[in-house]
Amino acid sequence: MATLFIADLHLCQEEPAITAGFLRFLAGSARQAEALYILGDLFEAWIGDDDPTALHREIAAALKKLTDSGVPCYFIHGNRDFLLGPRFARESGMILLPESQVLDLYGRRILIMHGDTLCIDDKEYQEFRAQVHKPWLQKLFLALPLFIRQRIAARMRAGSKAANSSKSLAIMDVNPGAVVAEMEQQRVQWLIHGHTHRPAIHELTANGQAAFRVVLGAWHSEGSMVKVTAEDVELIPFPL
Ligand code: LP5
Ligand code: MN
Repeated sequence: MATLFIADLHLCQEEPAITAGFLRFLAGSARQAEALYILGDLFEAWIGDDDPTALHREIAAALKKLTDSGVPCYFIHGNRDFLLGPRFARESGMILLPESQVLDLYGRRILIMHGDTLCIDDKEYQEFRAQVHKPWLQKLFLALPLFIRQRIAARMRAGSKAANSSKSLAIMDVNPGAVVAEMEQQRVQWLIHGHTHRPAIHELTANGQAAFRVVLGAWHSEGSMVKVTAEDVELIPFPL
């Protein structure tokens, strides 16, 4: 049996090939799995569960088919879809998890998260994150008419693109000290995350022993998943 992890699909109407690839994945590999974990940024931008975009309904229906078939699906929010809420979770059958979680899989303790919280050198982003994670601000935002929310999200995306163009790659990557601190606090030798779009398995030392940080790739020209079995942890790219 295998447990699958994916992240950073950034689904949107402008990228139908990625959506098609995800629908194939849900009806194929995911059906054979024991469970599916989506570690954030499933959507390019999420401005509320009441957004009537056809793509969202299509994805909810496909996820529901998977969960109804007996494969549980868990979701951790990303920095693009942190507003995904209980209504979409109900429609899709997904179970919403807190921002980090330790799993015990086939005897291996594995910490999972989106990965943005590890990018602590990106002070501007962490400040932005702290603001948009304030419950009162989210409540206020979600009460705005949809077209205003769309405009604000577009402004934020443009602001983010502009800010990123002048940030170094190192600043936008995880901070090694933050990784070790998290892994030692949770007493794990395995961490799986996304966000940085730099797929790799990094070996490091945590808790005085060998430890592994597995980074999921974004779905652009190909898909990316991590497959955990009793024997192995594999990072697998696959055609869409
Ligand atoms: O997302 P990406 O890959 O471009 O960059 C991220 C960080 N950026 C973000 C911002 C998101 O892209 C915005 C998504 C909005 C969708 C949901 C809207 C819900 C609104 C809810 C309000 C309560 O996450 C980026 C990191 C990068 O990852 C790497 O880690 O660097 O961080 C930033 O770009 C932050 C900037 O440094 C500072 C913020 C600029 C935003 C300007 C806001 C203007 C809004 C005006 C609205 C009235
Ligand atoms: Mn992200």
